[in-house]
Amino acid sequence: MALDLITLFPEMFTALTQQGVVSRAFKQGLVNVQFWNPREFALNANKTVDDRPYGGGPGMVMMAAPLAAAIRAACERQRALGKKPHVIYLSPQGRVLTQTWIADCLQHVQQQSNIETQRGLVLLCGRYEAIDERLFDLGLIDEELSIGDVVVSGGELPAMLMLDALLRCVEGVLNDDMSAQQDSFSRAVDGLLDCSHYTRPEKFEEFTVPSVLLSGDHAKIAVFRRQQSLLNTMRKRFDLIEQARAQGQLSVADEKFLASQMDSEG
Ligand code: 4GX
Repeated sequence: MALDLITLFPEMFTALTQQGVVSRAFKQGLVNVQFWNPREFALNANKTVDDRPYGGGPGMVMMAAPLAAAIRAACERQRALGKKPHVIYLSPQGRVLTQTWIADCLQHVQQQSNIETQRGLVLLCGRYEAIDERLFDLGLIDEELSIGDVVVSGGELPAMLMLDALLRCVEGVLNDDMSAQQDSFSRAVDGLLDCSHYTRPEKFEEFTVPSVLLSGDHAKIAVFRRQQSLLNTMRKRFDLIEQARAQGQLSVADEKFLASQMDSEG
């Protein structure tokens, strides 16, 4: 996987590349990564990359020239690696990131059927209030992506969040135990929330583990966990119940169980 990161703060990414399970993708060389600092593309002696907005108002705007040069250099490297560059700008104005987006993105970057169109990611991390609109006019940005309706002080944390979600799905990044978990988790994210989990001891303070989980009856355990998932989702994220229903992901047994719970919980 080829990755180019355009950022004024490359050191921030050590949180992703040097620590935690996802750092394995970088340490094992599964990701060919290159950082680009817009400051190095600044045209004047002061290495200025931001300026005051035309029309006045508070805050600063990232200048078009250094960013355009950085994006073009990153895309050039991607092409040299045989990739089709896909430039993503992290911004609160983008489409909101979902697990479905991650799955689709993974398809594009790992595409084996037509290697010619295999994507390479170029992530643009903005600071200040905005980037000059003409970067969009130039067609330099393929996609605008948001981590949610919240504003942070720069695109670096959103980019790291996106990369963490993406790289943990890459074969060989998580260990085998975790991959198994991951499978059930992505299914859970696309459809329902996960069921509740318990580990030793059997009794903690006044609470015991549900006895079915100690029964050894795997069919019964599967039914119990499915019902816990439904209950969790109904209570915490009813919108996901409606979505699963619309996508035909709920069985007759699921609907029966939900109806019985709706009756008892109102
Ligand atoms: N999901 N930010 C980008 C600069 C900016 C300001 C205004 C466009 C318009 C964010 C998010 C996010 C803060 C990154 C503002 N860009 N990024 N930055 N939410 O809040 O991705």
